[in-house]
Amino acid sequence: MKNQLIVKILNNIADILELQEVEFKPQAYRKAAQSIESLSEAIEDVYEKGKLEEIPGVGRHIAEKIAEIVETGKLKYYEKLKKEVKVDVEGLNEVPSLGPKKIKILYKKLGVKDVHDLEKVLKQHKVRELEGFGEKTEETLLHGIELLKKRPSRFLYIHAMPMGEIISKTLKKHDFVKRVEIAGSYRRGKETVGDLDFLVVSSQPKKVMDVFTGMKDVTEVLAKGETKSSVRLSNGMQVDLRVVNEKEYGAALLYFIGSKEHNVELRKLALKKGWTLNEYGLTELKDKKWVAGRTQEEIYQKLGLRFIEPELRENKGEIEAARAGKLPDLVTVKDIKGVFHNHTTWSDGHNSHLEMAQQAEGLGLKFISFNDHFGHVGITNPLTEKRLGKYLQEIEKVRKKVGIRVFSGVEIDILKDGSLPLSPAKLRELDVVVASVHMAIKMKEKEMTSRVCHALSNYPINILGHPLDRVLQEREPLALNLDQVFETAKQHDIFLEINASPRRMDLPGELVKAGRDTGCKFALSTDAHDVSHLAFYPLAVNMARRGWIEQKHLLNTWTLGKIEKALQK
Ligand code: DGT
Ligand code: CA
Ligand code: CA
Ligand code: ZN
Repeated sequence: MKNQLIVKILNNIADILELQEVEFKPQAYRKAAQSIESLSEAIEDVYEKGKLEEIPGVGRHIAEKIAEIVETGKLKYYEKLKKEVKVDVEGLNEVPSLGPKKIKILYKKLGVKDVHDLEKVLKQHKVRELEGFGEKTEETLLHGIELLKKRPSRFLYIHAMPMGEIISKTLKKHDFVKRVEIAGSYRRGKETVGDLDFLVVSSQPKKVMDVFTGMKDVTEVLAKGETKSSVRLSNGMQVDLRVVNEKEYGAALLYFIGSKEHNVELRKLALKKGWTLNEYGLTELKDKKWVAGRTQEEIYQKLGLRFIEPELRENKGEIEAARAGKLPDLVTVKDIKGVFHNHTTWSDGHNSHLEMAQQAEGLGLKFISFNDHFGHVGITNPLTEKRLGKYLQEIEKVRKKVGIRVFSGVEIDILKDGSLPLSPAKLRELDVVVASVHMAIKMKEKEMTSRVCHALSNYPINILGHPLDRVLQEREPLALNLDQVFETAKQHDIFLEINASPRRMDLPGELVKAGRDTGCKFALSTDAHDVSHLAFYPLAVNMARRGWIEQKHLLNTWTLGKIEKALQK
């Protein structure tokens, strides 16, 4: 699947053309990249169907370029451009908070051609002198370079997902493949994965290895053995694959789903019973007699445990709970009746209220909540008190056109002093108030905590939006004393958000669990800025499950009547 690769190349072309002061073309490349980014199918499939030009923003010229990348993995035009400009746009774009506009200024004014140059001029304090940069930017960029150096190359779950599906499909096509399972952190629903781990049941491992290492997207075979192989894909991701037989399937799956910490605890339990547990099975320590291994369930059972869902296997109390019969009855994707926190063209979204509501209805959801930005959040078009009336009228119109419940609301900015830019009385006229921190995010823990808690204590807020305001692989979480925030939210019946935006995943599972243990309740939000983002809500279900969430903890699973009541302030 080359979607990500193509998005990256098109965006880089746009950046280079911009450096060369070419007009209009950069926007065209960006628009095409954006469409491909939100494409739900593999670009290869679109190409094979001859439908590239049906993608919004993709005309004949760009379609030809995409075709070349699909076929060869490269683009001559792009290689040529890169040689012409001699600026490492690819590398510079990797620096968090550095975009095409700044790259251009840095190049024109200071001759910055790559990350190394950038670090040098930053340290010489030349960057802060540039118009529009300043000391803060200097600091942010230096920090970004540090992050980049330290960054373990992990992949967002959402980027691993299509690869996982394609590889599964490729393997399952063959009749010598009996089963295919994805294991590892991906199976545990983690928001980022280091690599993908496949487990295959087959009596002909050699053939499986040939198929696996011969896949179209493999750029490098890292290891090829009789039952174990590893490859690297064109997007840089590593994929491991192990072939086992039916008899050891359960033991192998248990082992490869992990986590390592969970496995270590299970092994200790086995030892206490005089057994040994490894990837091949559960056997008696003394005479190596077979105890179990065909299924995960039988292994757990022998160890005196209920079956533990993969998302819980982090050695965070799940083994004790399984022994005591106190495992949570986890929410599932099917339980989700609707989604909160969605943006439209009334602020910085791409689609109208109607388009968004219809999309939600098409996905089988029973409600959608609109929460366009209100207040000065650094976007060009936030809602104002003056526009609010018209916005609500628009929502009213949409209500008549769709068969699902439509909640009105805003995502309001928590200002520096913890106040909100709209009065409590006005906020009460809305169905759903999401309040979030967007600006002045560098505050120290004490100030940030009292800022957030002040807002939670003094306004009729329903949902605390993306509590950490982190951006995966780009921006660190806010400095917050979460114990205090959770306590305050609980006191005022404010739901903590589980934000499904793929780079946010905020709160993440382990913190959802901490909030749950404090007694907080949660609301699942898509934070969609485009119709295509609505389908991301299962990602937040992963976070909920990793956080031990049952239906009673999650607003989105309740009946509409109960939801409405819970939102009244
Ligand atoms: P990742 O890929 O960094 O996101 O995390 P995982 O959990 O997928 O880790 P990975 O790919 O290194 O290994 C997959 C699973 O294999 C892991 O979850 C547990 C198991 N495993 C790997 N190495 C060990 C080990 O040294 N001991 C034990 N008990 N299990 C291991
Ligand atoms: Ca892995
Ligand atoms: Ca692995
Ligand atoms: Zn927000």
